[in-house]
Amino acid sequence: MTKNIRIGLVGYGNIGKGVELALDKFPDMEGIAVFTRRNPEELDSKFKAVSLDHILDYKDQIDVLILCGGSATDLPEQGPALAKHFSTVDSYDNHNNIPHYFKEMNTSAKIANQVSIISVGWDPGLFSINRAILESVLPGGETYTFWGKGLSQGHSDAIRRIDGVKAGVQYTIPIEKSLEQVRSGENPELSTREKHERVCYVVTEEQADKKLIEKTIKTMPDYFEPYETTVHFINEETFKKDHKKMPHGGFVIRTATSGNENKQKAEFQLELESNAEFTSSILVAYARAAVKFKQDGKAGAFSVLDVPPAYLSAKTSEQLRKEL
Ligand code: API
Repeated sequence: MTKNIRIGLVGYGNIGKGVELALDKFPDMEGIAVFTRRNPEELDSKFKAVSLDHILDYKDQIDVLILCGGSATDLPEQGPALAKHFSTVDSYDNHNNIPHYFKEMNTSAKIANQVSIISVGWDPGLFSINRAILESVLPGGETYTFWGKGLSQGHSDAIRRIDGVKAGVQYTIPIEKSLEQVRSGENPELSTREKHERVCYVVTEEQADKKLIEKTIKTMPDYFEPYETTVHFINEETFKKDHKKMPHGGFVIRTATSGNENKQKAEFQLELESNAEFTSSILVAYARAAVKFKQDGKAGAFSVLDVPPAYLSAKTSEQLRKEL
């Protein structure tokens, strides 16, 4: 297969590195450059490292930009600015703000006559697709989402943006009792707090006000405020030793009754050793879909729910009908 889809990466953190690794496994795609706010010479990417200031010089060399920044501060700024010039795929994951972000991206992408697929990943992303399918095919039921136990990139990134924080991670812990109730078909009504708790491990700058950091975390809207949150302050050495890996996963479960009171349960489950690498791989597949949308003459913003599954694949529709 010829590598005919040309990808640019914006940002070279966990997701950027994951996209670089994932591209090796996508036979029709190639990485052209990584655009960075850092000094490009300091990046050890195998792709060409270029200052973000020069990104517009690459307009004719790139089919899709994969935006690898975080949702707390990078994407709200970079997304709408870059979508005015390039087709983009991003993993914007601040659930409550998605409608607003979509509007901004849609306006930019229409100006550019390009395609932006937003909020790509597993949640939002593959989990959203499963929620949409299951509530459509099993009406009159209840859908439940449980995450973890695992490391949430979105929440970890949000902690690291706080003044005085040097390093930080957040683990999402499902409340087992609630998960069991759901699985056994009890159909419980569960509040946000009854489904998950959040545990943070934070390394601070020497002079930092720990009390203030803890309060800033616990009261952060959407990310932490609705949950029972615990904050542990640890030293850098322990941090490096104990929090290297990024496991995550979770469940979308729908329970419903159909026909003559027959109980139906459907479950989609993920068990991930690397949250970042899985998310990155999803981003790359959706970059392929962005190219196909452009070939169809489409422009504007789309979410994963708007993308036909066949557009993710390198196979033709004929092949997919036959094989899958
Ligand atoms: C959580 C989930 C994780 C979603 C996955 C992805 C991430 O609270 O653990 O940030 O890792 N919302 N969006």
